Amino acid sequence: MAQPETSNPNASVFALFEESAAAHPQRPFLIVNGIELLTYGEMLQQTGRAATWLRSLGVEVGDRVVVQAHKSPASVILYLACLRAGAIFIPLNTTYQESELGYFLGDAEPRLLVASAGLPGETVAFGATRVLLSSDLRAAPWADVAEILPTVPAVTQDPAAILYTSGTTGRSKGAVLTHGNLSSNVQVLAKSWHWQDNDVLLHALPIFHAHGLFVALHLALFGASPILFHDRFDNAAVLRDLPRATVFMGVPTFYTRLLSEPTFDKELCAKMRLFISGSAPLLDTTFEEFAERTGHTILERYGMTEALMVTSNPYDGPRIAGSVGPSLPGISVRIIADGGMEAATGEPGVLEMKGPNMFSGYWRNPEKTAEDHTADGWFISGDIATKDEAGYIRIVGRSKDLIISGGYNVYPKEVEMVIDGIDGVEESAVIGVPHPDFGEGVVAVVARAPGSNITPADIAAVVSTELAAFKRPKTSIIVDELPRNAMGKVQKAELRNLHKDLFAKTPA
Ligand code: MLC
Ligand code: AMP
Repeated sequence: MAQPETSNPNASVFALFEESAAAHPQRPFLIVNGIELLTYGEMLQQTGRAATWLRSLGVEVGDRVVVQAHKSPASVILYLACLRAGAIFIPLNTTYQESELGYFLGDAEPRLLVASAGLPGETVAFGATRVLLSSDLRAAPWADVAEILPTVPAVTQDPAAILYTSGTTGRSKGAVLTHGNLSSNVQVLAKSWHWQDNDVLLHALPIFHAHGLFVALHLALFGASPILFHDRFDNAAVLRDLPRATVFMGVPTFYTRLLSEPTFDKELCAKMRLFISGSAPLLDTTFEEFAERTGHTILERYGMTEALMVTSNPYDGPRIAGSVGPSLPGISVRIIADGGMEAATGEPGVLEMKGPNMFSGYWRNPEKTAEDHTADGWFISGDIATKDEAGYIRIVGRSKDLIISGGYNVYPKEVEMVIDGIDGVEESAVIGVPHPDFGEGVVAVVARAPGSNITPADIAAVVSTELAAFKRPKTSIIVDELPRNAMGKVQKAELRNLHKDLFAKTPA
């Protein structure tokens, strides 16, 4: 395909997209329910008008724009307009509750908050400008703006977005991603995955996380490829559009859900070139069943919010079940074993990484940034990995206390802090156990306070207002006390083992 010039001295990631779009202005950009809503040429116009509108609200280069909005053509244009105008885009999960949003707004100090009506962003206390965004592009607040703002040039280190990611202490940190991070990663992925001039992407991921925003959306923009745009993952809708697509990206839950459909077969995938999985471990059984049913081997890759995409199974070489492949070109990984030395082949250790993909640090948090890097500048991922002779990485565990449910990260500490604040609770331990649909399901083991009659329903009532739906325990188990070791530390491994079959019979 006609790849855009990569020697462009303007490192703005939007400038890359602009170049591709300008070469193919008539190509469809977003296709919704079979209707071509916008061409690439119209995308350029809309983003230019939306960027002018941002300026009219006082959003200048380097200002933060926080967005809690439904996935829609309008929210895609808003994102691209922020890149174009040099503003820093901060997307938030649409299921975050008001109590969770308050923290992000205080930390990010945005100039502008954009929310969809009906989401907590509409009502959360906020002192600066707030705008409601309709999902209908024709009703966009920039619809009547005539002036097209030229793309603001950016250098590699300029921040483009901040993505909040929770931590083991229960406090979220904003990972600052630069224009250089985003443009280097999309270019390396387009090359590694052999992006084609005639590719059509089926996009069903949320766009408030790295996977849907920086991997899926960016690759299509870089290639000026049509996007079959779904506002959420829905089996029936995906099956309808698959025969028109060539590339699909998803978390493992997408693949297990597709496999649960008896009509999902080779014929539906006849045009498909590539299925990609990431954000959580893909089970060998899913990989194998998928290959049997469709004739396609899912290409699994590994990444993180702070690092974007780091490793990938090869496009041409063997794609190995249970492995996330070697590091991508230009990105270095190493595995540090217990003693602090690099691990031998096959020996597990903490995965560390370095490269142009790496975020510039946590927003206004140099201490945490320093804590998560080694003295010689490697980022400490907290994932436990092994490497084989061919350089293929396997993620075999985590040193961080983290649950990944349906591709969303849940930090037990954050959930425990909410539960521990409930009257009648002595303490709690939140764990992840195997779940047939979400990979891991969140479970709270709650020790009642002496004399308390607290029930799982009491816990559910509180978490339903304090925590986003995906973080809420699917089950709470009330006990008299939590198991502890001789040092007094709660034995989460024992709890995970005790409750490992809790969801075994839950239908997918
Ligand atoms: C929804 N629910 C979840 C959940 N998603 N619970 C646990 N884990 C999840 N992931 C809740 C719903 O609120 C609902 O609760 C109940 O579970 C059933 O909902 P559903 O209708 O079945 O869920 P659905 O809307 O279909 O969403 C499931 C999903 C979605 C898998 C489609 O979670 C999703 O799109 N996940 C993708 C996450 C993602 O993009 N991650 C990338 C992170 S970036 P109730 O109480 O109402 O019954 C990253 C870097 C990298 O990690 O490497 O990519
Ligand atoms: P996030 O902070 O949401 O970006 O999540 C990043 C984490 O997701 C990583 O640190 C891993 O633990 C996990 N992850 C991403 N991709 C994979 C994968 N292919 N296999 C296993 N874990 C993964």
